[in-house]
Order: sequence, then C-alpha cells, then structure tokens
Amino acid sequence: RRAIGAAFRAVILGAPASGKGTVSSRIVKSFDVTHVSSGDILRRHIMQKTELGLEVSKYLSKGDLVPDETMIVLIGKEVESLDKKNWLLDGFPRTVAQAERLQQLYPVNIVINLVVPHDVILKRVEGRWVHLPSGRVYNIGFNEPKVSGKDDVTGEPLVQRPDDKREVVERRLNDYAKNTEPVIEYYRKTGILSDFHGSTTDEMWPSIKDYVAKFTS
Ligand code: G5P
Ligand code: MG
Repeated sequence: RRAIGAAFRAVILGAPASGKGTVSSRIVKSFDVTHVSSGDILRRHIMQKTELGLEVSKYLSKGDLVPDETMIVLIGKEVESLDKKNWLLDGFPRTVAQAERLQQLYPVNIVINLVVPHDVILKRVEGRWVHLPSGRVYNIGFNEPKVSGKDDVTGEPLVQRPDDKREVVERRLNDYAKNTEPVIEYYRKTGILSDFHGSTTDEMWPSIKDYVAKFTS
C-alpha cells in the first residue's frame, strides 16, 4: 500500500448502490487509508442489538435517514479515534447540516463523487449480498463469492439488506436527491469535489486510482 502525504481527509459520495463501498475497498487495498462506512457501522449495531442499533433500526428498514445529531456524534467519535491516520468517509455526510459540522470539526480536503446511471443502480441492488460483520459486499455476476451464499474470508453466511427491497430503494434514491445532492453542491463550491462517471466500477477505478495517487507522497 502506498503512503499518503499530509492528512488525507476524504469523503466518497454517490447514490445508493453506486459503488461507494466497492471503490472504498479498492482504495484501502492500494493506499494507506482507513475506510469508515456509516451504513456498515449502523448495520453492525443493529445486528448486535446495541442501544444505538435498537434506536436506528426503524430508520434503516424504511430507508429513512437517521437524525443528524445521532450521526454526527457517532461519526465524530469514529474520526476522533483515527487521530492522524488517513481516512475516507463513506455514507457520511448525507445532509448539508452533517457536512457543515464535519467541516467545523474535521475539515475534509478531497471529495470523490460517483455518478452512475439510475437503471444500473436498480439492477445492482437486486443482486447484492453482504457480510454484515465486515461490510464485505458481493454481487451476482460481479465479484461473486467463491462459495455461493458464504463470505470469502470467514465462510459465514451472506444476507440481503432489508433496505434493498425495490420500494425501499426508491425511497433511498428520493432521499438522496433531496438531501445529499445539496451536499454535492456544498463541496463543489469549495473546489474540492471531483466527479467520476461510469456504469461499472472497473471502468471508473483507473481514474479514481490516479486521482488518489496525486495525494500520495
Ligand atoms: P448506506 O449503507 O450508506 P447507501 O444507500 O448510501 O447505504 P450502499 O447501498 O451501501 O449505499 P454503495 O456502498 O454505494 O451502496 O455500493 P456498493 O455496496 O459498493 O455496491 C452496490 C452493489 O453493486 C454491490 O452488490 C456491489 O458488489 C455491486 N457492484 C459494484 N460495482 C459493480 C459493477 O461494476 N458491476 C456490477 N454488476 N455490480 C457492481 O446507508 C444505509 C442506511 O443507513 C442510514 C440510512 O438509513 C441509510 O438509508 N445512514 C444514515 N442516515 C443518516 N445520515 C447518515 N450519514 C447515514 N449513513 C447511513
Ligand atoms: Mg455501502
């Protein structure tokens, strides 16, 4: 993994199933960066039935956003614990209020925005399988698990996300347009956002990799 120069403070944006988790795992493989996925953290809490998990499960199952304050506290603690490490946030911020708070507490200097066509997204969610404890994600026909229904690393069962049901995905996409597209504009105005267009991760990855490499020492 390549080392990175001073403070890599990145955010990856993109609609549900645009490939944020998939691209992040490639970045982590190539560079010295820690991936923080708000959705993965929330799903782990739900799986472990923690107090937070019990509080947030109603939002995730409906495809609604968790309240800003809860998310800011959760991700704020996570980022604080990473101290001087390089980090890449995935799934946070999702509202302008979250973005503003993050900018006050831990200013971001790189934003990667994935732009994937709507019809591609709807197809992907149907084939998505996840390993909840690690957040590893698979898709039928793309990055399939070696053994059907089992995680490659642990052999534990894979599950489909309750919020990947068609009607819930529609809600998540609407939410994205309403709450998160303004976040794209918020970062675009500051000049730190770059768009990456494509219908497959393989097609987008070389330019994302080159872009991240520009920040390496
Ligand atoms: P999440 O978990 O942040 P989303 O909706 O932002 O959820 P999601 O669904 O996790 O994002 P992704 O990470 O962008 O999608 O995409 P992915 O998992 O990498 O890829 C999608 C699928 O496509 C996978 O199966 C992958 O294998 C496949 N794939 C990738 N590339 C290709 C390709 O080239 N070809 C093919 N065929 N397949 C491919 O948030 C979940 C919920 O948590 C709450 C909300 O309730 C939210 O709905 N939440 C928050 N609420 C408030 N504020 C926040 N900050 C919150 N964060 C989370
Ligand atoms: Mg994800």
